[in-house]
Amino acid sequence: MDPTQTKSSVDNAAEERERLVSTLPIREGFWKPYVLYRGFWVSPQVAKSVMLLQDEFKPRADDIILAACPKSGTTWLKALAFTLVNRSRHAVAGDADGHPLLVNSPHDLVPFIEKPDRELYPVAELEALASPRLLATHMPFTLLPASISAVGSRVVYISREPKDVLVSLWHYLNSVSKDHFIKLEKAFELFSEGGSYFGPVWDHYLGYWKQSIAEPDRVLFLKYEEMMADPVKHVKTLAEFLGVPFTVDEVDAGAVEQVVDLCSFQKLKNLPVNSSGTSNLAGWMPMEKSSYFRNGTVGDWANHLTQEMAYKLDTIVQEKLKGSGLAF
Ligand code: PAP
Repeated sequence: MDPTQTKSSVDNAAEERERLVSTLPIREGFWKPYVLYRGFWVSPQVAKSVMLLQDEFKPRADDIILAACPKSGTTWLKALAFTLVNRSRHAVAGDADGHPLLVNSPHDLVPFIEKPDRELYPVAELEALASPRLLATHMPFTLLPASISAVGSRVVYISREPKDVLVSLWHYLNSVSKDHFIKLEKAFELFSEGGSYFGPVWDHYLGYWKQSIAEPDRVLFLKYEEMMADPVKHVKTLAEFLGVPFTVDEVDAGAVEQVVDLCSFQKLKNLPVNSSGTSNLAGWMPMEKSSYFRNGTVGDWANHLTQEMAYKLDTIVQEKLKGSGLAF
């Protein structure tokens, strides 16, 4: 909260957000209904959080925003970006002894900007972070506070093949809440109608894709599958984009491979901090930390979706992305 704001102006703003949300189109969502806020389906709480951020978030020019549609590789990107920008302070050589990633979840090291109930977690907690801040979001580009573009904060977006996103999301939802089992057919229906959390997924992708073409120095668009196929190449690209390119000496000493190994799925998944216990990592409910590390592969959709489902979703996605230059 801005210290110049009075209690009543804060209450009035909260009431106005409440009122706005009550006017939005509503549909069935995962667990609870979703509202359509400026083209994207979210829970009413998240819609209010996004509105509040638009008013109160104070970006800095040197902020780095890590963005992704849910289940597209956020955790991996957080680990990589944190490791890259902090490698002069936290060495990755050898066993990376004492490295924060060995004892913290990537989600603890890079906080999400939006939270389902931002009113309970004041934006001031983000202001307390030292520059340059690494922040994450699942918000689509058009819902980011406009001030982020105005000050020129850099944005890294990770996208993923939509069928794998769907399968990952379905597993995740059922692993974090045993009370609301969701059938794959239901998850498929919502996802392919564009009604999943922060969906439609194709519009989420397109927002960042188009911006990465318009502003390549400010918005980097990555694909999970390409990173998995050649992590060394993409980690170098990421380091350059983040303004911390590898030196020749670092490359010769194997530093790129060390970053890749430290942030690899197998390495992170097996750490006690990521494999046991619960935590409220994304600020919406306590959940098993292991739910962020399932199998981390490309093409797992084939083990779950029928050919008919795959064909249907592929057709929708191809149609939605047609002419954009983006394909999966
Ligand atoms: P979030 O949206 O809840 O933050 P996010 O990290 O984007 O989740 O996606 C989780 C997926 O990334 C999981 O995919 P899966 O269900 O298909 O297995 C998770 O396993 C995968 N993942 C997590 N960490 C890594 C990593 N270091 N390398 C590759 N994939 C990873």
